[in-house]
Amino acid sequence: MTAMHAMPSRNIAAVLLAAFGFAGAPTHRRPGDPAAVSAKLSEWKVTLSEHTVAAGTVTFTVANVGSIPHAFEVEGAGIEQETPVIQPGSSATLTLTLKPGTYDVYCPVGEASHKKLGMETHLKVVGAKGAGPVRYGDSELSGSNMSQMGESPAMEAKAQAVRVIGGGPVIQILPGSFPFPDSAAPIHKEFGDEREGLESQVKNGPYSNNVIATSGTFSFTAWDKGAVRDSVDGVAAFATQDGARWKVVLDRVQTKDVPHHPRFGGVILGLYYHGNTGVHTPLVPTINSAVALWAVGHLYKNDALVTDNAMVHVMLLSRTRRDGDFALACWDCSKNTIDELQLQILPGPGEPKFDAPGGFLFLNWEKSGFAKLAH
Ligand SMILES: [Cu+2]
Repeated sequence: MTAMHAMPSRNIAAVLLAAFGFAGAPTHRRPGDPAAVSAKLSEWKVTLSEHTVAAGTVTFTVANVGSIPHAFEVEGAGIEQETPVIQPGSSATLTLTLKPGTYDVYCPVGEASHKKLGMETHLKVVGAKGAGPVRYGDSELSGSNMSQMGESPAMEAKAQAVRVIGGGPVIQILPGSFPFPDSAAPIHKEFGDEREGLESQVKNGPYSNNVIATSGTFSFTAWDKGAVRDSVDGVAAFATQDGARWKVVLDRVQTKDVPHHPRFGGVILGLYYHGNTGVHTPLVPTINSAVALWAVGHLYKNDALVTDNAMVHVMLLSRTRRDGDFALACWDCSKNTIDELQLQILPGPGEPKFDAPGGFLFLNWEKSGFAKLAH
């Protein structure tokens, strides 16, 4: 931060602190009384009853009102404390002594995957009433400035892009049984209404060892710019088992819910999910992805338009299939090299199934590469 920027920030912070002083402390309590904050955890958000509290003892009562296990962590001003994992329908409390500053409050479950899906908020702790002037260090000042100025500047700063190029053997995945049904079974109950669909896909679905070698090209660029401004640009062209030539042109990022991927939105860079995480379908092994997205695309077969509303799922993930027969080789594949590029194409809502085995198109580029781009 330059001195030119520092002065206005400091003034804004001072004005805001003064405003709190005139209006009374955000929580009405005597010095030494503990503050109480209630928190609710669900897929995929963390909500707090208060976003600003006075410094001192703060007791968080945390309820998991979602359908999968979560936890609650408070991090900032030199502390990092969390509850144990809280089962759906249960609660936990966490009592902390907090100094003035801005704290990151999030769900630590799933190696940051829950946090990346949206389970993150902030808590501002201000000097207790009557405790005298609060001295902010530079880092705390910039933190409070960002949260007070709204999320946009922070989102801009985090905008990232990734370029992915498919390479290596190209395989078409045909319908078949999922090779780890016993591992996936306990996860299905977390999917409520979607459970039945998942169970039928275990017997005969797109996550199978039934693959054939084919050929094709696929490259794309995806931009992660925050909830509704993500974008994607790319083309895949490939042949299927019957010799047909297909092409899909990615048009825009899909941000609505899609089956077995509740509350999925936009481009997500770096996510640990699927399999045993309870995040998205458990009929993909547990993986780490460099980039994942759902998009709407234009699909052509033998140069004729099939649909302008194809639902396209793209994921560059840690390797799930072995060399040779390309069978799924691991239930937990999250530590493998990230070089497997998946392309799944489904008909748009209300559209007929494709003229392909199982009515879907599912291709992998087995040795793919990616690069983060400067924006
Ligand atoms: Cu969580």
